Amino acid sequence: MSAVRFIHTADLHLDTPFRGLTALNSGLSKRLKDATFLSFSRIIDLCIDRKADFLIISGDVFDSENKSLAAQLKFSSEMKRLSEKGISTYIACGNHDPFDTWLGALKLPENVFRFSPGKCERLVYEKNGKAIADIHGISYRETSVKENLALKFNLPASPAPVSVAVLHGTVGSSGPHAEYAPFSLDDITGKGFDYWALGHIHKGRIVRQSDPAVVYPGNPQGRDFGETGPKGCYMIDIKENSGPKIEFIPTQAIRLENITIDLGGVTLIEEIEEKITDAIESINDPGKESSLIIRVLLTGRTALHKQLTKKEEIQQLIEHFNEGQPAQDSFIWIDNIIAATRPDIDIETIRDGSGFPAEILKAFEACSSDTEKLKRLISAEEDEFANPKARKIIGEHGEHDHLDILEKAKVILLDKIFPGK
Ligand SMILES: [Mn+2]
Repeated sequence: MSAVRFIHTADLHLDTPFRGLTALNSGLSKRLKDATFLSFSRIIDLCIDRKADFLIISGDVFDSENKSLAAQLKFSSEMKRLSEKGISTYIACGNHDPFDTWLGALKLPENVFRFSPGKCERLVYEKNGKAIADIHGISYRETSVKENLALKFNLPASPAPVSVAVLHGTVGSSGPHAEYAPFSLDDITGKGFDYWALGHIHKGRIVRQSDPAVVYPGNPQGRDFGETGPKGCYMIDIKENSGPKIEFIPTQAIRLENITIDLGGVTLIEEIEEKITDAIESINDPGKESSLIIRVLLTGRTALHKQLTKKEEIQQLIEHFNEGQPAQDSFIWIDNIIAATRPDIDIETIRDGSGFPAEILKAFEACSSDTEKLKRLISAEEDEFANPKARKIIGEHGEHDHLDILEKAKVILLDKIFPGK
């Protein structure tokens, strides 16, 4: 049989604003406003470029019952663009855009199907006059659905080679989301479906790889700092009698990230800049052409602590980074820098003092000047590790590493003795 390829998305929440950003810039506001639209356009492009047979949207196309005109127009025009390429779309309405709230004035192309509420509906996808896939789905009639809708899904007597279930609901824990249409994996395994195209949970997750595959694509564009990391959709290839191939494809226009930077031992302001730049570069971004909005948390003991407690200093640092960014094709915008640093430990004063801290410091320094003693000390610790792998890694350390370990141990210990604020 011919294989089926489809794109699975959900929770578009078109035309929703970004929430909780600290400071907004007029140059950025349009980019933020367009982000959900742009991400959706990328999904449509993807369907066309990768020659998908159809697109599945598992609910929450719109953010609220009061859909904005802009959101409806955008949705309608993108559906038309897809339809003109002969690609069908199957939509199950969710809690944010229940079935009855969709306006009759929104005229969608003929090959855009919305599942009805009330009972599970089966639509047959045909290719060259042959039934290739059955797509089963059900829409929410109201915003709140407590019923287990998954139980309504059943295969017909003679199903198409591939069976897909489309549902907006909660399998297992709902996390920060309301627990709507809750069901368990047991409710859906053994029913004969190949793929459960879920929606509602905004964090993308492959709940189960196959037999059946159960997938939350997550929302294709994050909108606040609770929705960080790569965001996109899934492309699915299914052949009869083989598990689905599930590929994540990023679509976000703007990625949100929380970054924590340890400024331990940093004494120069330039180093902060370097560390932030390094952290940004190390973000493993599978998505090209995506901008970045980050929130930076500074931690650790640093001589710069006092400076960083001043609001205006932080503000200047942010402005320094953000200058000119909104005009870039892919901008990097620091939303906020939060300083949770602590004062540096004054080693000289401790050494000159008396009592326990001074003794500790002397013991450390005695080790650092006696490499043999240090080696013995670390080897003795090595034997404490039961795991042979850990023992091997420690055994591979050279003299330089030993000094490094000692220095780190010293900082950790002094840190415990002088907690500071
Ligand atoms: Mn949603």
